[in-house]
Amino acid sequence: MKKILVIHGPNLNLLGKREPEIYGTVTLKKINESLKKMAATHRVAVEFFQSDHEGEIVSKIGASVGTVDAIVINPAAYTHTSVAIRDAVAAVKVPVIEVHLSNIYSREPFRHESLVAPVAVGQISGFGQESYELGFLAALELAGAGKSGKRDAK
Ligand code: CA2
Repeated sequence: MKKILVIHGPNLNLLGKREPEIYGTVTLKKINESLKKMAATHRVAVEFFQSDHEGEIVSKIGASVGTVDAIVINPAAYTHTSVAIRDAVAAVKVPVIEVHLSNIYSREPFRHESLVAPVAVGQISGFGQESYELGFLAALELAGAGKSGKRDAK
């Protein structure tokens, strides 16, 4: 069975509990539940990982080699600062999709640069919870478990 890893960066555990004017009222639990349903529909395994610690995220990406078929990551604030996460993404053969709830390009200038985006397969930004769902669809395709994967299997 194919497996997709979903990584949530720092403070995303606070979703729906603080700053709803920026990030909305959806909680991380709700997002994970929606992705769990998508995974069940497509018969793939899914693992969720949230951490406020850069090194833990780096280690998780490193440990994904050989065990995971695609990664969806919201690196949160580390998007704009972490050479370590960028290097970890670049070092693994696993396809990585970067997602953001908000449109990082319509916010403060310091959020306009993502260090991760150049080494990710692609980036989805600005659609709230749907950013994760769209990212997950891309991950399914890249893992060979999406629509085109099903066509191939026939
Ligand atoms: O839009 C996104 O998904 C971000 O990755 C969210 C990060 C931010 O630093 C990025 O620039 C864009 C912030 C995640 C923290 O989320 C919170 C949620 C509720 C309350 C406080 C923080």
